[in-house]
Amino acid sequence: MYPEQQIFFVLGLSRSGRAAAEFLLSKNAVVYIYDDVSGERVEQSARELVAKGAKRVAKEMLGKTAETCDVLVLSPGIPIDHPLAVAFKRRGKAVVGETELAARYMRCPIVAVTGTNGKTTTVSMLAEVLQKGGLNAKACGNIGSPMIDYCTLDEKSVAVAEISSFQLETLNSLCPHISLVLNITEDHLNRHYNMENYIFLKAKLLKNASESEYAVLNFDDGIVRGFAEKTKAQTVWFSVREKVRGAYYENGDLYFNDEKIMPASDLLAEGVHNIQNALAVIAASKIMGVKTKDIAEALASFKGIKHRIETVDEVCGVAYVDDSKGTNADATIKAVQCMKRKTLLLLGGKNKGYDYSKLFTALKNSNVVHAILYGENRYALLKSAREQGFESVTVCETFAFAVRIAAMLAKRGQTVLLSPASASFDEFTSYEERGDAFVEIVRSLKQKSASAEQSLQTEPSPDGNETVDGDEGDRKSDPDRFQADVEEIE
Ligand code: UMA
Repeated sequence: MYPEQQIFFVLGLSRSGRAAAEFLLSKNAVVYIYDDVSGERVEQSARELVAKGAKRVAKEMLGKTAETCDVLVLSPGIPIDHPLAVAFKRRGKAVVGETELAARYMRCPIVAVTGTNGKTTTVSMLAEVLQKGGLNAKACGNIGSPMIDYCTLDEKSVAVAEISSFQLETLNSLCPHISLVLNITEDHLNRHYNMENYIFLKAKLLKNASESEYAVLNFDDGIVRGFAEKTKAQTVWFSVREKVRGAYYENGDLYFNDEKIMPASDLLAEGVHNIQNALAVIAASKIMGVKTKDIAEALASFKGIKHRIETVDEVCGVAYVDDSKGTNADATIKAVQCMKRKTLLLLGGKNKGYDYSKLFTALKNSNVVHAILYGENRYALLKSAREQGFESVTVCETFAFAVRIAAMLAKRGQTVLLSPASASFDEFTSYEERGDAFVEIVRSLKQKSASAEQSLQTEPSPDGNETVDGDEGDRKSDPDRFQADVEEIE
């Protein structure tokens, strides 16, 4: 690819598209920009890119401009069968993503992480361990930081890149020195149509590897285990069940080959899935030559990531846990398994096209005592809940109302868990925005409960009640609104 000789069309002007356009402009390329959606965020992005030399395309000029361009740069959120991508391909032109551009220009070694769940945690953990080992390691990619922004890293640095199935659709040149594949369960089927396609995309991460590269693979996942046969890379396993060649768990300790690295109880983040993530990190760090002591210290001080099973606060004896990053059934099951107290679960959002029977079967054998179903897929969730005999549900339309219902129903000593098993895009622009909205509501519940407590101290209640539900005031003052927003289910 020769930016100075080719004309680029960047479709999608959020984080990825914007970073791609800026990179290409810095290489003196001719760059046309467009976004299917209008709005202040897109306008601002477009204004800033135009100021840097990009040419904004008007809707009516789309077809004509596309004809003059050589390469289409697609954002990960835009599917490969978008009409513009199809038009480029029909004319024999290139369709790439920002990650593909990065793969072609990156100079430093890349450690890439893919899988259905645990990618962001593993990338964050691994970057911290490599830094502790003295390497200039940078976390990037799907974690929220476009990989193309790291092209200036020198050969002595390491890019630890989270790679999603969306990015893999337009990715062909990436050849990571180490590829980690964590697990594969059903996800994003509304985009990739079926599991076969989804697995094919995940396997693409390993396709350019030669014998001098490494594949860190989850031995316990049958699909991922099968990848070892398809790659030329040297396989290093990780497992919580078997003593494998690589990283494993045995009698409460984490090992690499026969060397004990640390007790699993030293990990701050709870759950078997975090032991799996830590084992994958141990395997990759050992390949990169990090000392055992540094690995153990960095893993023991890793506190977890935002929006992943993160305790927000406690209000009136109810704990609120933010797992907005739990965007598929498997992630939610893992979060639920970490709940030690009776739990009210907030489930719902954008439909990703799968059935939730596995989820509700798991909920029946968990600490979840009630589920509040909301969002675009609430009836699909309800159907599955009924089919699996999980009866304790409330259905409502919006996220904000669902959180308030959970707050009203939760009793002292219980937990309200946001782990939606769904994407956020029906109401939010990202899972981060949804998680932030949850935190904001919890904060307002806390404030209300504090001021209610204060007024009780100055003006004792006539019935002598000592405790106040954080949202009780709202409920009493506006009972009709509460009733109206909860949907009647036959
Ligand atoms: N758009 C169109 N036409 C369409 C669809 C979208 O023009 O048909 C426009 C939108 O109006 C918007 C832009 O495209 O302006 C959105 O692009 P995007 O969805 O790719 O969002 P970015 O902000 O560029 O973020 C992307 C990744 N988003 C997705 O994969 C959905 C981010 O991953 C990533 O962090 C970022 O690039 C930097 O690499 C987020 C994500 O949700 C975290 N990933 C999925 C996941 O983890 O499950 C895969």
